[in-house]
Amino acid sequence: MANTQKRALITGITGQDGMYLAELLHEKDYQVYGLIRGQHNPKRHILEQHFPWVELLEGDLSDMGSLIAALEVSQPDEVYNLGAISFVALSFKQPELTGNITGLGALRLLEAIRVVDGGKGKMRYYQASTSELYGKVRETPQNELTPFHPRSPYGVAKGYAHFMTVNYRESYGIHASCGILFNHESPRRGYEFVTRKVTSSVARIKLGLQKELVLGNIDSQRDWGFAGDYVEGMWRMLQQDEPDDYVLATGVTHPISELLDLSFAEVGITDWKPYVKQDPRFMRPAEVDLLLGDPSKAKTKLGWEPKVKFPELVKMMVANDLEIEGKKELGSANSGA
Ligand code: G4F
Repeated sequence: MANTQKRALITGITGQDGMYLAELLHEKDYQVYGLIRGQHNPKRHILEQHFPWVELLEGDLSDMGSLIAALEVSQPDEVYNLGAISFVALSFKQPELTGNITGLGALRLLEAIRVVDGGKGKMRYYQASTSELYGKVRETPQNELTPFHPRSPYGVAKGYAHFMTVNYRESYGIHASCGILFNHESPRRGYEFVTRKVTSSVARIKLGLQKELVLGNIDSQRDWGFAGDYVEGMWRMLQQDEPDDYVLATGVTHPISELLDLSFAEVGITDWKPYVKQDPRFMRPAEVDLLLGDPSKAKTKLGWEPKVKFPELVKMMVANDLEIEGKKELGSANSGA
């Protein structure tokens, strides 16, 4: 009997979205392949330990040959391109690298699909587009028709990847969809992003391991959702008969001051001002002031709605960081350090 198990290849599998998506696809009985970059990748052992059912394939978005080989080996029904230089602040320091990986990386993967799939239309493609494309926003809330005005090398590179995806869909009939995702966070978020920086610092302040939290611009506002909800939306996009682009967002925006209010309140601190400092080191040459998404198309066409609300998300992240930081403290006390 023919093997009907679906197969998916994920780039960026070591990031929070990659891990949640891998779990979702595994629950749905997919064979999951993950592209993993470089020698001595520090995250490799996390995947091998916690996701032993993922087959890791060495490759890099800057290396076309490795992408072709990964597609030939995995023969995926679905390709999720989540790999990118995704930290906006870093993209100002390494704009060329960002363009190469975040922008051209998508083109290489689309070309690799065109070559390996050979027009059979078997391999569907998901491109991780972003609300950073809206940048200096032209209207609020932002939807799929809102014009783009990116404000960072990251946003510009994502714009290239977005339009290249649309172009490959229109030129070659590839089932390629873009998810324009607003900020999405989780206990798996990297420590460089503002939500995790705040929740981990709050936990450390509570445990007496840190005295202050140093931030950049705290006037911006973001539409923050839970990453675990958003990967469901990615999957739904690739189950549609026709490819298309969709905004995934909560439809509610919050200032960073609200993130601070909620996070500090979780550890019983009502006035966070004495603990928070600002430093120009964390300011960006150009800022995205306000993001607020309109997810109504995703709701109507995909039946997608985010479940986790912002206060619940913050609670989850602070609780996780209290546990992690508490264990670290216990470890150093036990070692007599
Ligand atoms: O958490 P952030 O670094 O996320 P940002 O720049 O909104 O980008 C994230 O979301 C995008 C979706 O819209 C993704 F495409 C992207 O890959 C990434 O996941 O910063 C949020 C806001 C910014 O306005 C930033 O200037 O927080 C402000 N901020 C203030 N102090 C800080 C800090 N951000 C960081 N990372 N660190 C600070 O100390």
